[in-house]
Amino acid sequence: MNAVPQSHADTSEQALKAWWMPFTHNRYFKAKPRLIDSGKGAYYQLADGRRVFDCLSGLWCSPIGHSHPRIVEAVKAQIDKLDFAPSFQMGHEPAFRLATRIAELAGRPNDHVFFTNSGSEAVDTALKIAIAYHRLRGDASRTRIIGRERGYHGVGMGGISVGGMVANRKMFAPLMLNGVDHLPHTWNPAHMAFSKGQPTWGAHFADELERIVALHDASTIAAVIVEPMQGSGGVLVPPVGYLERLREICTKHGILLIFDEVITGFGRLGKPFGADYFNVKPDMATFAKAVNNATIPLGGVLAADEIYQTFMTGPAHMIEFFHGYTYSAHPMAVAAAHATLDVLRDEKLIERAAELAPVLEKAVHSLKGEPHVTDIRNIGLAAAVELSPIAGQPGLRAIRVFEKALDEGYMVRFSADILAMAPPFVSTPAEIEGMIEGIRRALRAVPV
Ligand code: PXG
Repeated sequence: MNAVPQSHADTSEQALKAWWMPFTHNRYFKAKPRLIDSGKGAYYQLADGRRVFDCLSGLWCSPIGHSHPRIVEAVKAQIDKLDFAPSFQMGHEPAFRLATRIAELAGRPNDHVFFTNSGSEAVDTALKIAIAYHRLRGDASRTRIIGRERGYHGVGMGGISVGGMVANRKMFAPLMLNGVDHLPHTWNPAHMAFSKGQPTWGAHFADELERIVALHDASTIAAVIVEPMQGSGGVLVPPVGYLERLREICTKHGILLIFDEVITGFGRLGKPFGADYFNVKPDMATFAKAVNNATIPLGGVLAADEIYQTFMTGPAHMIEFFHGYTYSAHPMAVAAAHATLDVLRDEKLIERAAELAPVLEKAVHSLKGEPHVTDIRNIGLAAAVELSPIAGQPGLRAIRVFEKALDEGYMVRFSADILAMAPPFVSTPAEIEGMIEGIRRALRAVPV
């Protein structure tokens, strides 16, 4: 497995010092660097020669495997034909076609797609659309956005305001949106530890929205934004009936419901979107990541026709929405997205994710009773294992397990003391079971 020539990556302190790495323990990393050299299918090749299984599909974003030949071919052809095209007051045909395809895949053929370059930008775009929508309808006092504790909506100023991760927020209070409030998160270990799929207890957490409405009044609230399944928070799965109730309360009070589908979009739950899996229809959905297998940055917002039409007023020669990015609908990213959607369709990979979900569920729950494990959660082709922290050193236990798992040939994701897994849709059942066995050995190798 490791009989590949080693690359000659320079890992000296000098070579690594300039890149200030994102969401990374820079000093720990640079003292003990872990460099990726190449990727193919469900595996990465590390610079030290090791081949490791990609347990999180990159960062939840490469479900059809790395360097898929059809994406490689599409991107190469695109750069020869059109490397960049402005999307302000000009357009290129593949972008219109991609918007149509995404709306159709979402089962919302009348929706409209606004392209961004990341999930963070998609979130900030959706929040701006929500506030502008109400204003255009003469409801200008609806400016509050309601997020959720432990939610992750990227790192834009809007996203951290509605997000619920304290470390991402605490430094930036003066810059955050005014008037934001938060729903409670839905995880309660006493009632739902080791649940398989959706916990049956906890739908009542949605009623907190009624309390928030009673506090602020519906006339001040523009939108609620939630991830259908909280991914970065550690695969926090919505209780049965919870999202339905959020939908009902939003509709009752004229509040837009936004699903942040950056992780759940394009098949992670075994359906095209989380909205399909849970059978709850939001007014807007954000997406990014798997839309083009993360080959080239791309994100976007799906907005209901009624929202789009609300903007289509005023003189026809005037810009309706003063918002956009130089790279919105970048031709290279769009080409990669078409190829990705082709592969998902032709290789029936969303169906395959659904078939693999029970394999992952059975395997991951077999870790119950292993050292350090305090909870296991799963839904679709995603799972998390929560570990007991080392006293006084939160996060260190997961780092230790991560390092051992890497030695076993499995690159898992750790965040705080939670391990997350979201294997590529192209994985085999044996690879998923092997991943869990690798993690089991890693858990056992870390001292209690
Ligand atoms: N919304 C959601 C729901 C996300 O999960 C973003 C927005 C932001 O997307 P960008 O493209 O701006 O990063 C995300 C990103 C992890 C992990 O390990 C998750 C994300 C990114 C990196 C790591 O859980 N989610």
